[in-house]
Amino acid sequence: MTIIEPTTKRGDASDGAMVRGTLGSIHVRADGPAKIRGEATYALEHRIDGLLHCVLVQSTIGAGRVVSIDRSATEASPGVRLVLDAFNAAQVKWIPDYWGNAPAKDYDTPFPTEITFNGQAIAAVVADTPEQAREAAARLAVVYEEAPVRATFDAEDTQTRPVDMMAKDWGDPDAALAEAPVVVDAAYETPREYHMALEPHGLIAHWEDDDRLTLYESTQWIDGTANWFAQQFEIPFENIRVVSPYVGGGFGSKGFVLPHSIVAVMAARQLRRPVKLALQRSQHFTAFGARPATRQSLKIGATEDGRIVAIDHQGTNETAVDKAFVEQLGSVTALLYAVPNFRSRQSIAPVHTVLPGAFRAPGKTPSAVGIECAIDELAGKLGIDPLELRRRNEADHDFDSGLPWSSRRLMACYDTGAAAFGWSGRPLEPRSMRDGHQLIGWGMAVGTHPVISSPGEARVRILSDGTVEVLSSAIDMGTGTYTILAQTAADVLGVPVEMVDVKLGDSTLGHAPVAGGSQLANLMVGAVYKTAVAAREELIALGLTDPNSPLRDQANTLTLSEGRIGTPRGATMSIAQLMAATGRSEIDVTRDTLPDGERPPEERLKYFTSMAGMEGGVRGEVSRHSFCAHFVEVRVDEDFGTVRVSRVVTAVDAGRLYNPKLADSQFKGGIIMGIGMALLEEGVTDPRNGRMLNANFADYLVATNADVPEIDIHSVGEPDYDATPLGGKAVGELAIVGMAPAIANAVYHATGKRVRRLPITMENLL
Ligand code: MCN
Ligand code: MOS
Repeated sequence: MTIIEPTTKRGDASDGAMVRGTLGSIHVRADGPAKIRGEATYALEHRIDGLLHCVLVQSTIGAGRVVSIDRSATEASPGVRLVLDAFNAAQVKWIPDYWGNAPAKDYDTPFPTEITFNGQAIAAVVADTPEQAREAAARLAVVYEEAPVRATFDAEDTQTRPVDMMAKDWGDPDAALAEAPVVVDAAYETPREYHMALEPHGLIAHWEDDDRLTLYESTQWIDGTANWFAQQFEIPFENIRVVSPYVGGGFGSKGFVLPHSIVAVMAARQLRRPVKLALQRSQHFTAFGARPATRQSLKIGATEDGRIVAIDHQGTNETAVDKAFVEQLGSVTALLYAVPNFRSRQSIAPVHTVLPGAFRAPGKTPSAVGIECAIDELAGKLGIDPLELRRRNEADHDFDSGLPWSSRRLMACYDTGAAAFGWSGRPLEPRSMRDGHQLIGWGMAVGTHPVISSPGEARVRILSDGTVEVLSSAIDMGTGTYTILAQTAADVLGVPVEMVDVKLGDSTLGHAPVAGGSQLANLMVGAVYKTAVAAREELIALGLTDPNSPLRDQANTLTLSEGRIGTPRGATMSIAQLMAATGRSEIDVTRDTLPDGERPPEERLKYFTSMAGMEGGVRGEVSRHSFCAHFVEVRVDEDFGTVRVSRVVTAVDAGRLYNPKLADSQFKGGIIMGIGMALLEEGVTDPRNGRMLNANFADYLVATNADVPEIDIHSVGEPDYDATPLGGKAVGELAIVGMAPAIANAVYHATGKRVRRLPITMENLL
């Protein structure tokens, strides 16, 4: 990745406590060696004596009712310890969700008899081995009463419900559109998409006694999970330990407690034995939801010289019949361009599906498909280069909130990306570049993601040997949390990164909010920074004031560098020597970034176990967002209609990058998922019974190495201290946004054919 040095610096970390610039430079992954040596233990790999195995049984109808279940053959199967279904399972308490919405019922079994989607959990079987459990589960005799299924929102008579809180309005879009000399009016569709993290969902639930639970679970949110189970199983929060030091990907699917986990925890309590439940791959498509299918229609009005005068946007996403999930389809639409007149409306369409969930840049990703394809269509209609059209409509402030940007270097993304790609050589006309049988097309699109912030907490220990420990329940799902927190502490304490040991993913280590919304890096480097500064002050005070300190009265301050403490030109000693001389075994400091003031423990906990403290893009008087511009080349085989992405150049403005190597792989991951979205991924459902037809890796295609060209990323961000304390903006979800429309636009440029429904397959190109 290329880092473009910013021409202007926007201030500096206020107290100048960073000793050296380790943060911001490349460091290899701190967790890398453990993973390579096989020493990184994932949730399902923990070895526990007496472990039993649980499988989830799912409904095979899409709507109706479970009339009866005959458990006898299952219960008589070898190795079976417990069979749970709607008719024999105890009721558990249902609690408000993470936003505080009350549950439908206070107590219920985890297996409702009313079926609202194909794949709903109807029973669970626990046995000595996974094979025995699976075999026995197949013997359950379930009698259903089927009802008509509405599997998707494709039917003409699909009912939709408006989501009023998503409505956005300013100016008078109807009048502006009526008068606009050029109008684009187009509709776009995206299919159901699935997370497909490599590490399967699963957990081991181990009740040490009836009110003490240890949970090994692959989760993006340790404290949220612990608090959920504490409330649901009515035990104190302190009595639950959630362990998840390594997470093999989540992409949003491991943020919240899911139904299968509740079943396993319940079975383990009843059996008084540790129970493991690992979802099978096929169940990753059906036991919890991913990105719902979406539809958007856009009208953009513009002047002849390409000034946007109005945007009218309508979006709908599928949701479950009994619960609303809103894929926020106007989220990017409102932010990219200077638009004086604007309207956005959102609806949801309840269908017989599992409740959809957050999937990498929820809302933003499909939102960008709508607006960024429509802008390309507008450019075509106007005969203006799509990059030039975007430049003419650059938003100098956030038109949605009316606030200034904390920083927005999208124009720098355009300059740098276009230059690296060679965009200026692009012919305006589609179908004007070819290489033998291959039509070549160049397309571009923009992405954006808000900077989201929640409070964080960290514990920093300076040990007697001079090494440093950073402790937090925050998680690392391959993102780089371990590494950037080591870098932060190393900088503040003036020790080499190798002397910092970061321990994450355990609820006994201190609190952290969800690793979602691309917020964790910014909030945790902030929390570790604050805590390390406090630990450093304590260390310096020890050096200056301890009666046995050799540095006592040497100076009025001491500095820390390369693991040594001392005066700039005088005596220095290693931290270990100072600790030994003063007889201190450790310095142990915990700090959080909650607004100052004493508060009772329950109130503090709320910030780490719910959305209570989460702030979106707009905070105070600024609007905080990351931006990127993707430039893509595709090659389309004229005879077969196959599409290959042959070049990708992406320029990003994510503020200061804490570790360019890790951020680079975050951006690449998003871009690769964008390739999948544009060309491959699509969940297909049987309209007769709502069953998913391609619930496996052979039929649900994700991008593989063969689908991915060299990806060239340029960072043009500059430290943005109005966005976050250490100047970074959102990274993890940024680059998936805008990637699929960039490909769709390139395919149009190659072929002259506009495909408005993803994925773009050879069928819809020929
Ligand atoms: N980073 C950086 N400079 C910044 C911000 C971040 O160098 N200014 C780097 C750091 O290495 C950091 C990583 O980017 O660890 C991601 O930081 P951030 O954007 O804060 O994202 P989170 O840590 O909150 O991770 C969650 C985010 C989300 S919401 C999804 S979805 C997603 C994503 O991360 N899921 C992922 N990236 C993923 N990457 C992997 N490998 N697996 C997933 O499941
Ligand atoms: Mo990411 S979908 O916000 O976990």
